[in-house]
Amino acid sequence: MADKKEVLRLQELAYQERVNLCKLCESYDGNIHMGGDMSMTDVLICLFHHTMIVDPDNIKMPTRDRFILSKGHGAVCMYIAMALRGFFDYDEIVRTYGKLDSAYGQHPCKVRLPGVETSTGSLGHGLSICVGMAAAAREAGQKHRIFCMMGDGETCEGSVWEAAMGGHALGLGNLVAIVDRNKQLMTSFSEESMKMESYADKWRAFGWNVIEIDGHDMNEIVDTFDNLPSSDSDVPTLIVSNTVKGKYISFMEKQIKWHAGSFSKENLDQALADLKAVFEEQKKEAQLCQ
Ligand SMILES: Cc1ncc(C[n+]2csc(CCOP(=O)(O)OP(=O)(O)O)c2C)c(N)n1
Repeated sequence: MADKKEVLRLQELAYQERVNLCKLCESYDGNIHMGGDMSMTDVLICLFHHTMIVDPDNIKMPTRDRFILSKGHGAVCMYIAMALRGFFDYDEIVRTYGKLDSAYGQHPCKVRLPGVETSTGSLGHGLSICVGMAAAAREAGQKHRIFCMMGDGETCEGSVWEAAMGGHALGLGNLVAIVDRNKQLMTSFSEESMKMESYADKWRAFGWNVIEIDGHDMNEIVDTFDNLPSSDSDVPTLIVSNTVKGKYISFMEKQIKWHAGSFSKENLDQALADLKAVFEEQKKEAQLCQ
């Protein structure tokens, strides 16, 4: 069972992450992929602040876990999660995000940002890269894990399923892929276009150890990552993280137009009020459990 204090600490970080994203969305002169950022926030926070062995003061530590944001359009969500962990400076992100020559591009670039393992943005490539990294770690006798975050829409790319076959064939138990299953693509709901269900069964058929979770329930997220199979086991793990696009923002949840957008002052005020109400509830629940 997840430790309640730790869960509340992570919920507070997820709250800060969402608040920071919302503030940036109001100040930035352009669109931000808010919908999918809000859906993957809780899992990203658990990974960077609880699960992964990483050290912002020693970013090249050979034993570190590796994280690849295959849904690279969610870059700023990753930048902020990493800033909260001490990798980057949030003020610099706000000042430079998306501007010409900024290190904080709309898609992550490993050349400009030490600590980012791989440049992504063209969907469908992250899992193949992760299979290679996991196989290389195996070959070198290393024990760290490779984590890959994909969008469910992204898994419409055939290359994902080639990588899924490869990960299984190579017996890569050190590979953990997460699909942010928010059931929305860029301009449609997934079941109205690609009919992905029964989604988890597809991965099972490819030989993966599949775990389905509520990707907004921090207790369940922590429990799941705390109980991953050992990295030297021989079956890769796929976590279907069932989420809601735009989670916790009243005017954004499940709205197709909020794949990406920008905030007015009124939007920001509403979003901050929505988030505060949710976090107050989470704090109350934590007190009841004490
Ligand atoms: C190869 C490729 N095709 C198209 C795009 C444009 N694109 C950016 S986000 C997106 C939708 C992705 O949906 P999903 O993976 O479900 O992400 P989420 O809904 O979680 O944001 C598309 C098609 C891209 N980045 N790369």
